[in-house]
Amino acid sequence: MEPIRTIHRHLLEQEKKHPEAAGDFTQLMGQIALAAKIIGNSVNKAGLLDVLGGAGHTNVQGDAVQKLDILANTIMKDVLLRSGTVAAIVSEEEEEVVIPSAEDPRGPYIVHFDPLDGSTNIDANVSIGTIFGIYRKISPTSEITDEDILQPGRSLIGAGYVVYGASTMLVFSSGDGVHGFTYDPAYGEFLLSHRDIRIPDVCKIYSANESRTTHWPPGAEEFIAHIKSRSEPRYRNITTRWIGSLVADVHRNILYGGVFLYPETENDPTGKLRLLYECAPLAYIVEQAGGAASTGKLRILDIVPDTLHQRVPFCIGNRDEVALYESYIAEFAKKLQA
Ligand code: AFP
Repeated sequence: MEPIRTIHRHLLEQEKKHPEAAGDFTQLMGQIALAAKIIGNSVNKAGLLDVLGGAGHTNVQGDAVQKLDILANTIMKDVLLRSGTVAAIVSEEEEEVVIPSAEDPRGPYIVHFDPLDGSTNIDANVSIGTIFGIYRKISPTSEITDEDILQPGRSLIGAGYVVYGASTMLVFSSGDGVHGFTYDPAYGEFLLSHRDIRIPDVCKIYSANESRTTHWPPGAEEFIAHIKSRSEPRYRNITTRWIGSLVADVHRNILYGGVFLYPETENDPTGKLRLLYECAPLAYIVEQAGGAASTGKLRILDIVPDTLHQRVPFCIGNRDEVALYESYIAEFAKKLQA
């Protein structure tokens, strides 16, 4: 049996491999783990909010009870802005970039995050998650510039997500494989439970909201139809799973092998999912685990964002299936032009 390894110990050991490291990254990841514990604790009590006092009421500790996604945003913001490790943050819940106040020390990193993804699932007690991506501030001035904030995903120096499910799990990579840590409430610690996660070779699952196929771009429905036809031996045992929480769907597919698809539709011509704090961090993790992520035309990590809350079409999972999706999109685009 492996000795118990906390996330902190794991980070310190990774840090030793980089003699130039000043410990800021370890400190930042420690703060993200802390935020995950606090959010996870609130998520576990979500069903009790009505008992303890609903939104707009005051809970037993005297704190105003907030909607869980707003609360998760407040927790991430407070923890990161006071950590001394960030120069700026971008959140799904904030219209603009947020920088630490004048009293709080600044650090070298820019963090993008979705504090609580899948929030419409909260009331049904279904898995939800937090997603984050970490960049280094690159512009030479002390100002925060577009160059710092709108970096392509290939410049990520680390990314990860937290799944609040049957247990709380933090999965992250800093370019040295993907590692998963499960929260043990008895120790109050994230413990290494999944070392060096690799997406299995065979795609066993496809995940898509098939109620929208008629609004999908040409080629997308045909791609899914091809997988479902089981005409290729590798799809003999294919099945479908759709939670409706991106983090939970992608996490399951990384562990079991699968492809997740959320294309553009007539109503959402650029797709629904956000590049900066949903697609790019997950693409980084999945590439680190041996998979791929694409819009159907472009590698997600190569896109240079134009705006903070930019949306993109998203296909992520096993490399062969992402490549197959791209070939379907290209083939049908060609047919339309002909
Ligand atoms: P919510 O945060 O509004 O629940 O949206 C979740 C999400 O952004 C992502 O987690 C899901 O994969 C996707 O939307 C589901 O979208 P549909 O409801 O259109 O299937």
